[in-house]
Amino acid sequence: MKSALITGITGQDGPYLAELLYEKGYRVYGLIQGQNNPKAARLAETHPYVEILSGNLLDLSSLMRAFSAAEPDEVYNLGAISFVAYSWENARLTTDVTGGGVLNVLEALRFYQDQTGKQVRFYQASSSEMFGKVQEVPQRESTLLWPRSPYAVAKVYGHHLTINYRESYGLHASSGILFNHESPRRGQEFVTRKVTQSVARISLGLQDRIALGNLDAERDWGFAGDYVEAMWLMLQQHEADDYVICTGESHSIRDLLTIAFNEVGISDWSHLVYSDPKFFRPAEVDHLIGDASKARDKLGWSPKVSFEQLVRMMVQNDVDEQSKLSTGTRS
Ligand code: GDR
Repeated sequence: MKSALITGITGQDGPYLAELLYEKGYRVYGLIQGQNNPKAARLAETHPYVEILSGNLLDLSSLMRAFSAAEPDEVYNLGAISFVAYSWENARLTTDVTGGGVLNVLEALRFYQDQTGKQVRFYQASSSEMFGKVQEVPQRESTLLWPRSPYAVAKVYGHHLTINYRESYGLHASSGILFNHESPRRGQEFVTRKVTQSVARISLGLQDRIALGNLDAERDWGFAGDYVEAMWLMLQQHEADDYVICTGESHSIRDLLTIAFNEVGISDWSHLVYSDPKFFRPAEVDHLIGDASKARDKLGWSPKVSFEQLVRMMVQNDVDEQSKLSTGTRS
């Protein structure tokens, strides 16, 4: 039985990846930080087969212990401070966790391999935010990186470190440059979920309007459930490598609003959205669109869920969730 260790198990992607690995017969370990972390209790309820290990990306010794306990064949480093807007307010912490955390995991992995002689395969969650002020359209593996936030700078460090450890030590270390990927499990601070949840609440009469920042930003949005499959496929290859994972389609926040409101029968949303300066960023990433032909050719991977299906799925989920919540509140 293969064993996999996932950092960032309580984020959006961790549970999807855990489900995929469990279905494939893996023993799944998840790293969780903090004492009495409520996310650990929730995960134990929803994913009882995940074996929870206590650890922190900032604490190398905790990672070394996690490796000894999990004896992993594969390690997926999904742990990070992942909200771009937050990274300007907490640049040091983001740098340490999102960037320095990669160094700690790679060092723990190297130590574990040296001690046991076992080959461990490593996946680093890199990000399309690394392309930032884009130098080429569409963005591919070879596109020059131009990060536009402390978060993206930290991700560039993790990305290059993964490549460097592959080249220096012959590690089977792959970096997945994932474009935005969303789902009903997306955190409410990210724009897709913020919109779908607000639209659901507006349709139920629970909210009046949505405050947003830049409506002209464009992203290449896919479904998280499709993207974790690409992570796994990367680690099944004979050679480690870097892959762009995306849909190849770009949409603006306005497109997102139009589809989301349409799902609840509202065609003109202009009076339901207003601009709030606090949601604008000091430096914006205006236009992201990727080219996943390498992943398609080498991994046989392609996305299954379209942008429109994704947004409708998220709105439907939020309408159900918000109806239940509001009924619960009234009764
Ligand atoms: P992003 O995702 O920064 O692309 O990073 P996010 O959903 O936060 O922003 C996308 C775009 O929407 C614009 N925007 C708003 N964003 C938020 N969060 N809230 C708003 O009110 C709002 N109004 C407009 C933003 O300016 C931006 O242009 C995500 C994260 O998951 C990263 O961790 C990951 O690496 C990348 O995707 C790929």
